[in-house]
Amino acid sequence: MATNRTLTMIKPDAVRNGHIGGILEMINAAGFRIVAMKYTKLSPEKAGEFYAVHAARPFYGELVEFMSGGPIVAAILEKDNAVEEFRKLIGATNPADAAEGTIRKKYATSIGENAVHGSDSDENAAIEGSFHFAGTEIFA
Ligand code: RTP
Ligand code: MG
Repeated sequence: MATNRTLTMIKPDAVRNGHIGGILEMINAAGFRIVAMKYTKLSPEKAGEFYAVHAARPFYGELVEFMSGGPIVAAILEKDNAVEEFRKLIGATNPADAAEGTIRKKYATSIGENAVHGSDSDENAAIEGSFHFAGTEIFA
């Protein structure tokens, strides 16, 4: 499988609870290379744009409010089969269903406030990478 990239965000709950370091440790230990990273905060408009695919879902308003409610860490990660490997590392959306050893099992508090985002396809990884980073901010 080719080396490729995924986009992650350490979500406001995990930042607020002091888990940036712990989550980055797990990302490093799993063999991902960080090729871009920033500490930032999404406006409600930008959070809504990022999760626009969920606009019709009942939890959308809550999701936008949560994701714009505090700072986040956004990063582009590189590894063989990055998207699928990172989805495995973060675990199920609902931490109650997340496997032992996953980031969400360890750090998520609820299905809504679940500590991390991971892209769900190579196509979305590229779109989401460009959403957060200019080409000049990525160092392979
Ligand atoms: P993400 O996009 O953040 O990596 O999460 P995911 O793929 O595991 O889950 P997705 O279905 O894409 O949902 C996006 C985010 O919306 C919130 N959510 N809340 N209250 C609810 O029932 C509910 N369902 C989803 C979560 O923050 C989820 O990660
Ligand atoms: Mg998703």
